[in-house]
Amino acid sequence: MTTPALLPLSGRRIPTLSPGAASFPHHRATLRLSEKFILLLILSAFITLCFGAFFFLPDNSKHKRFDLGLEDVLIPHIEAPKGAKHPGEQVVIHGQGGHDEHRHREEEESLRDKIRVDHERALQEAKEKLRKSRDELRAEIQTEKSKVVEDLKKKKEVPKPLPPVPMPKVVGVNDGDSVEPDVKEKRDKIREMMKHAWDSYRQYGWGHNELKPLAKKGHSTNIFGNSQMGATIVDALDSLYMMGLHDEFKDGQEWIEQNLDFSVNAEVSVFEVNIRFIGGLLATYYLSGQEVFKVKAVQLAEKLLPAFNTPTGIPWAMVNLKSGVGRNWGWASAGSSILAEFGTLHMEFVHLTYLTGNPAYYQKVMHIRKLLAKMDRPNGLYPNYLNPRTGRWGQHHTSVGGLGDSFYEYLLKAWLMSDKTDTEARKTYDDAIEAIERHLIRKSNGGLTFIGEWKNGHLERKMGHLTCFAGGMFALGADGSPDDKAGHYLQLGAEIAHTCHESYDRTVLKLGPEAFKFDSGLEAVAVRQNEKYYILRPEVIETYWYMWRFTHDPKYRQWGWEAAQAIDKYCRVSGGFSGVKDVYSSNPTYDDVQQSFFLAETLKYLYLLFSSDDLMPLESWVFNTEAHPLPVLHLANLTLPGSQAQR
Ligand code: DMJ
Repeated sequence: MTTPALLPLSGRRIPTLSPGAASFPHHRATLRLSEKFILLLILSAFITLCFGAFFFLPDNSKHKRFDLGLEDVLIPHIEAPKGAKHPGEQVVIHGQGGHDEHRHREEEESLRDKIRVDHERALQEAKEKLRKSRDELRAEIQTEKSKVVEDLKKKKEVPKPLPPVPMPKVVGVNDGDSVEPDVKEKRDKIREMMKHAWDSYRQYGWGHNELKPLAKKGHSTNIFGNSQMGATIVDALDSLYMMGLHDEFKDGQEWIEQNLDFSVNAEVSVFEVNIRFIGGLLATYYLSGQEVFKVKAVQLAEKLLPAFNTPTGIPWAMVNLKSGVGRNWGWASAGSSILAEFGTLHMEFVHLTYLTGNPAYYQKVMHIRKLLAKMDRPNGLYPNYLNPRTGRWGQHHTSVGGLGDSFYEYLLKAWLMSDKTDTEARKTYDDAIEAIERHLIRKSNGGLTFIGEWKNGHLERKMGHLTCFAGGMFALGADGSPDDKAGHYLQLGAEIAHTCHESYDRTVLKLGPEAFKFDSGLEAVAVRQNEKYYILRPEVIETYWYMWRFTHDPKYRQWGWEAAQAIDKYCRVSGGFSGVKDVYSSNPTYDDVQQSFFLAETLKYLYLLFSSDDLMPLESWVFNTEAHPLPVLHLANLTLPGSQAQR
């Protein structure tokens, strides 16, 4: 198409005409100013008319609804076609011209109808709006806004949360109460110890991570960085709940609601924060149903995610909650990550995905599992150190105690927590335990079964207090073990419980040392001074409780009671409970720390030991490594977001 050249503003210039304009008579290009003005006027009047018709017709036609009598002017009046009784009625018209005319009329009629319907709706809405109060209108606007936000979220494909977990029976103060008066009395005593620990912390250390019960002030360690995040409150809440200490629970909940904030410039241990805070918050959420605990758990989990930004996806041991910068402990085999740390995230992270629908948590822990599955293992054993940059094992040191322990525990518990559908986890657990039995578990000359440590091809005949949790783990994993070895594993659990009890019984305070040897004629006793301390650890009592649940052999309650009495006698001070530096000394000195795990684990396992089995039944609950119970997820018909393969 050709474009005519612009009319010249002065008659002196003759424009270059476009090819299409070449046949125009010359005088057309040289019009006078007045003619041009008239032409422009006509043109602009025409455009205004078109513009008005186009824009104002449908709008103004609304006036008809108010009976302004403008209908015939604003809405084209349509005559009924010949032969029709009223406008819009179809009449068969032969020939092309008639057909076009008919179609045109139909279109006009449908436009008219549409306009009429729109007007009626608009009028109706306006009338309704006028009838509504300000508050109703505000609420309506809010709903509309939320809808828009929801639609936007959907567009961004935010995963939908899964259906709510079928909540296991919520336990209350009367649950688990024993009919036997002496058992009830013991249980009451444990509750009293819990109250003393809590009240002391409440009075002297409130808001700090832990308590110095002798100095009577707050305390913290490097696992919490320089934060003040009330670790004891978060760790203790589910114990308070189970024990029916309602006022204390409410107090703790209030503190969490008002003060627990993770936007702090603190470098924390990913593992410790996961098991104590996320585990504690999730368990308390499930027990109490209070949303705040779930919300806080998710907020914190978000802060941990940057720790996974390593070349391999194996997380750093520490992360700065504010900057997200991660790093490893300087002492850990040339900058390695630690098996018991990166291998103890699964339970909490699966629950996080379950509760939020966000696949990231599940994917992170499954990635760790897959990566480990691909690696060669010396003698079938998992070394404690793995370099997150290279993906290679560090020093070949294997332990079921410190640095390794809860990695094995979480394999078994992943299976249990999935309602036994995560068979990959169970198989990995079975293979690992088989190698451990072959290389690490021995009997001493005196007939005590112990679990040693494997260091560069040698067995160190030393067992840690931490390792004593394994008695309970073997018992818990007995059912479902391969080749019908359930009896064998229950027996192994009983033997470990016995050995650990001996480690307590062979001390002056009847409290167990941090580590004990089976060497040079020594059996279940500590040799070095720096292994003689007891810091209120739970593992031995934990194993008593599992053994009690599976056997109901009264000796486990008896052993538990011995430990409770020893703690009350030697660790109790006016400002709480303290660890002791030498369990072989009749005159021990205190370490002046009330560990948060004393309230989370030691006292909880003792309380459960003197409760009936209907308090936290093991068919419904799986305890994380900090004794925070998480419900079994019935995943048979569900796929977690982010999981590729169906179980
Ligand atoms: C707790 O924080 C946990 O049980 C962890 O798995 C290992 N050690 C302490 C208590 O001793």
